[in-house]
Amino acid sequence: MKLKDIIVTILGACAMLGATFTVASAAPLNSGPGSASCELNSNLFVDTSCTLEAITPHRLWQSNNPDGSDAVWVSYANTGIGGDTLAPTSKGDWVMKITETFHIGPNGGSIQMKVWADDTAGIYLNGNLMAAPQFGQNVCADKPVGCEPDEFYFLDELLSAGTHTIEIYGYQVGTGKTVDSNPFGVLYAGSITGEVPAPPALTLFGLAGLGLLARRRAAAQR
Ligand SMILES: [Ca+2]
Ligand SMILES: [Ca+2]
Repeated sequence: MKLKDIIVTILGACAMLGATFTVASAAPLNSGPGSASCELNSNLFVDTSCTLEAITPHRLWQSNNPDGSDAVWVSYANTGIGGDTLAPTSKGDWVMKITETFHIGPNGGSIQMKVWADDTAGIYLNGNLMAAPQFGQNVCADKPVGCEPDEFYFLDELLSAGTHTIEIYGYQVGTGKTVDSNPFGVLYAGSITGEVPAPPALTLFGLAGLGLLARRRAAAQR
């Protein structure tokens, strides 16, 4: 085969590769220290700044690392068991808002994520209410979104290409006056799937490799 034919063949192969050269991905989306942006309700706090930290869960809560994930219970302060901060009871108003933002590639994708909260949470996807907070009490909320293992809300949605936002509003409903009798926190564990274009560097690397191969073959035929 002549060098010109080899190059034409390689370019053809590259064009085919380019047409299908996408990489499937599944990115975890788990609660953890500093894992997402958060803010506090200005109705309850003078300083609304917030950084997520890990807290110790109550023995009746869903345990950390649900479904083998890295997810752990988080809060704006040590409002968990043995903690030093009693989250204010909000009675119908949220305490802490967590925001997760992510991007889906041109072929679309999906999200599967479980959410727990003490005492309950409101969950929005792109501004649309997906789960309303529950103010009935029986070990935190009496139904999802609550804190016990079977009281998670399961966010399971197809996603179009572009930027998406999940907002989780945590509520403190219990009337206990100590941190240990009325802890507060949020836990979420899941993943985002979708297809994103291969990094340009990978495509260039592939082209360079094929070019080198063509030169070697051409040299061998001389
Ligand atoms: Ca409950
Ligand atoms: Ca509580």
